[in-house]
Amino acid sequence: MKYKKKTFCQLQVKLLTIQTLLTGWKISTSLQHQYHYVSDSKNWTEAQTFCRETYTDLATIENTEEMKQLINTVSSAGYNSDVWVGLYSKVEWKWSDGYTGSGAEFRSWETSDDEPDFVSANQFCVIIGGGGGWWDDDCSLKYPLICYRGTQLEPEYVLVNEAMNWSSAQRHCRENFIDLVTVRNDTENTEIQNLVPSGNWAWTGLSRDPNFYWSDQSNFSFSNLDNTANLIGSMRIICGVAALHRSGKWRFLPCERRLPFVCHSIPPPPVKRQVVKLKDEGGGLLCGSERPCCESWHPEKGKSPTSILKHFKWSHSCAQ
Ligand SMILES: [Ca+2]
Repeated sequence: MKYKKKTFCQLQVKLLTIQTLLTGWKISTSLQHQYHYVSDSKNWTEAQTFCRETYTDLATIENTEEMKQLINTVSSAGYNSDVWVGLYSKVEWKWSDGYTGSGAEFRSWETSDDEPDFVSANQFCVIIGGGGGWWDDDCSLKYPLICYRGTQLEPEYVLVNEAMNWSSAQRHCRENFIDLVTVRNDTENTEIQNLVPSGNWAWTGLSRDPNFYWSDQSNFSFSNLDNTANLIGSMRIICGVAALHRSGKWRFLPCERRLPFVCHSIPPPPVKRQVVKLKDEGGGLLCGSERPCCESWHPEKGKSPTSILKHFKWSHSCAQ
């Protein structure tokens, strides 16, 4: 039988046993964010600028492990109080009927109670009491409601003396009247407060965006919010701290407050070194770590190890 010798790179490979050895390719279970404590006191916006210039951004915290890591980072620097993190909340009150005309900014907060006080960072809807004061409160609580019929500019107020949560109250008003009530001045406020059942409160149409935001635009999913009050006053935005003296729990302070802060950086991905060995059916090593594969045999960039193998050329030649 005539035997035709083939050089390595002229070899017409019909069947290859492929052995792929991946070195240093492991699924990272390490933390996504690396934290950096900065002891200089800055307001939240200045801290954000510093973090963006020096690292990646003000700290985002996405799970319990990261929370522990942040606490360790700050504690080991010997600090044990409030630090700015990247968290914030928008205080944009809106009327249920969308009213934005004259008097839309009228408020009658119960200041003797420090309202709006955003207790437990979970009060996004507004009730009115019999004394005419307003409270921000948990939208899932059940109160009577005040709707209006007629028109937005010439409303007639209607008490619905049946306790329900804010969303149900809104639906009820929209289905049976026009909407939940909008309050634009003291005269209207007095008229409405007189409808509130004695010793109780009633839902108004005022509520706000219940979402929380991170400086780096990450989705807010993990929560570590404290159950304390967060005094909002007339602020349009409130900024988040981790309170080291309260197990790192989060609460909100005026963004102008000067505090130390925590930035994060994103560690570079683990080095993905790979050694590919190709063997022919007889087990002879065609190429590998000792003898580099021809260039056209190299995996395509960005492909996973599995898909890399599909992109080898089985039959080819290249210059030795
Ligand atoms: Ca409140």
